Amino acid sequence: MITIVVPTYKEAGNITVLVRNVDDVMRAAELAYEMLIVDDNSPDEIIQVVASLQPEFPVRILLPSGRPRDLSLSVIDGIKAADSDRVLVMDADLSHPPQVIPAMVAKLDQDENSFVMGSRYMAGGSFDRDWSLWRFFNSHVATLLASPLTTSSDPMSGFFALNRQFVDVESLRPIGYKIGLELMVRGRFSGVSEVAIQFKDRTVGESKMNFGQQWKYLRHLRRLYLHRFKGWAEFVHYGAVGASGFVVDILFYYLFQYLGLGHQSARALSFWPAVSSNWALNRVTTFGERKRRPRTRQWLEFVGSSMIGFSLNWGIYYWLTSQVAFFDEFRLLALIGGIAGASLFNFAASTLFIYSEKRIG
Ligand SMILES: Nc1nc2c(ncn2[C@@H]2O[C@H](COP(=O)(O)OP(=O)(O)OP(=O)(O)O)[C@@H](O)[C@H]2O)c(=O)[nH]1
Ligand SMILES: [Mg+2]
Repeated sequence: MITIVVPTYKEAGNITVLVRNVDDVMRAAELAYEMLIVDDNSPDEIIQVVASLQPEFPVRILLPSGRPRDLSLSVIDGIKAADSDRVLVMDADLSHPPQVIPAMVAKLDQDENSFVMGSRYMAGGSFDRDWSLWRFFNSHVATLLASPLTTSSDPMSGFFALNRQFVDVESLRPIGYKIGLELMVRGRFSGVSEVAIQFKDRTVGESKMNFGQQWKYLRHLRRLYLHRFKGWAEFVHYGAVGASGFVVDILFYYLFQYLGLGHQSARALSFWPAVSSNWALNRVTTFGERKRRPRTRQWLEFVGSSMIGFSLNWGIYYWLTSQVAFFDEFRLLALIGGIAGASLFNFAASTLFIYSEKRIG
């Protein structure tokens, strides 16, 4: 027995065909199933459509309430409410071919502990050729960004099967659309096994994909990187913020001179916007999930630590080039050593002290 969870929003026009197609496939393969449609209060007649299908097909509808409309949360609601531990998730818009469901179930039979994915990108898989270059590019960049987290060739796919015994459902914290990725990364699966699919673009109904979702995806990725790589993810992020501060520093250095200041004054002043921008970015991004401490005091601490960091940076350079002949010859290495030492100091001070506070979630 397997529960097929189908999240829907404004899919009344697709659901009858989906239910019939799935039922044909499951009958032919002699697989027992129930279909659980999770609808987020669509302003259409889906409830009536499902009711009219119920005499003939094992389908029920779940209508969650008390939370904002959300695809990922709908899938989680469906997984919780499923009659069986085995769950398969697919879209309602006929993009996902029901024909491969038996192959996906067979993968679960082989290894109950695996996460089974329907993949457009593995050998034998395909997607509609009329995808715009933009959409194609987007999908590939999104996949690439997730590659340190999973071995799946198509981690963006919403077509997957799993045994829910290997997921702690309450620990899931998705942002946006990519619930498959969330489950893969946070679940205790032995690995990902994939089945090639021929993906079709929707012909009925409208897409909900937009820039807001892409931004959410980046935030979701960050959260998963933190989950998987902990302090390393923060350190890399901190480094990227530091690099952006360098750019701010240079911009203001030139801006102040353009406004008529001498280069020495410009140099002394441009430090402030740079360090402030670093402080703010670390506050809302690098350590954005930590509880926020009072602004002014934290800013002062950050400035203080940056100054110590800078002294350290300079001190290391000075010491290496004056005491070690090798570094006097290769001064760039001494400069890099100074930056590395200061970065470590700054990061330690930030994570342990300036932005310290128990993480909120
Ligand atoms: N319950 C629920 N389902 C949703 C929500 N948003 C989308 N869905 C469903 O999730 C599935 C995937 O959504 P789609 O809009 O097809 O997203 P997509 O496949 O990335 O984009 P297109 O196929 O181009 O439209 C479909 O079955 C949608 O009906 C939501 O907020 N709540
Ligand atoms: Mg779709």
